[in-house]
Amino acid sequence: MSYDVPEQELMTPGHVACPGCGAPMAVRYALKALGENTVVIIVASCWSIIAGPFPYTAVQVPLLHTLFATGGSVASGVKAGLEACGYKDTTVLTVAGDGGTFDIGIQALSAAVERNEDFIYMCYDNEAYMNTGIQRSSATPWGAWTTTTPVKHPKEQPKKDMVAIMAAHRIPYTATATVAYPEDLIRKVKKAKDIRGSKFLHVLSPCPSGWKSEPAQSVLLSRLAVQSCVFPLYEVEHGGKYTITVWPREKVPVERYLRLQGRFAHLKPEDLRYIQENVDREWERLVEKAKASGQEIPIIPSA
Ligand SMILES: Cc1ncc(C[n+]2csc(CCOP(=O)(O)OP(=O)(O)O)c2C)c(N)n1
Ligand code: SF4
Repeated sequence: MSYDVPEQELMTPGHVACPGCGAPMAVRYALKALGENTVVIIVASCWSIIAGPFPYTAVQVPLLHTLFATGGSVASGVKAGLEACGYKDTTVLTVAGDGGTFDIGIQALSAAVERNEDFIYMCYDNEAYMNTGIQRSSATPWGAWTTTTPVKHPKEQPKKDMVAIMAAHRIPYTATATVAYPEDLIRKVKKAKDIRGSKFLHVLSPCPSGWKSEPAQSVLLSRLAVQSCVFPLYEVEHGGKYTITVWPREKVPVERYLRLQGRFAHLKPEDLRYIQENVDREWERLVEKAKASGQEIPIIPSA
């Protein structure tokens, strides 16, 4: 079997993420796809730490740390500055967590993509504010434990649909990805690189510390998220053309994904049924959109 993953490494060993963290894997693959002619903007998050303190950074391209709310505006400014200096083909990649994207950064991000600024915005989504001790964000799934949604009061709201919000801006390219499918992730980053304008990538990134999961199971969890349809892999072009890029081989029950994570250990059978119903409904809606966009729909057996 041959793999289409570029060999060039732009992340060296020695980053300081926890073992099993999905976030460095996501950026490592993104940099393989983008190459050296890239500037990375890091929004306050675990990634502010993961890169390592100067001059020991594990990232081999120019890197700029910025404030929590400013991923969209700083990327716009850096891209304009590069163009003014004649560096017209340098890719600007913003890397931000779900808190810095779904909640605190959404204003600057919405404004920048509405102007169709030319950058890739990658949100690595670990489903909480992890760097400051696992507080719930609007990306935290319904029912999950966090320190601000303790077991007696788990999260009552569903996860915000950030892809729909970005697609509603009619930007050229919006896509989901996760670290269990590096070739899909790399293909999407390469595609985003070749498109001029705003590109948004939503990357599910397991966090063993916050999910209370085994570090060795992060890739398995990423795969189960896709195979259970909790986190489908798809892309949206210009807000209207939906393409599912990885089809589940068989539809795995959501319980198999949830039971490997201590943050869901308190859920009762009726909670699991409620989550399964929601996942099924959202998946059917996505399949309908892909069908309406002209995609052929395979028959997927249940596991
Ligand atoms: C305005 C502001 N408020 C709070 C903080 C403290 N802070 C730094 S990182 C962080 C959590 C970020 O969460 P998220 O964006 O989900 O990324 P993760 O830590 O999960 O990687 C917080 C609250 C800050 N840097 N700036
Ligand atoms: S707390 Fe979670 S997201 Fe942050 S470095 Fe550790 S595993 Fe990664």
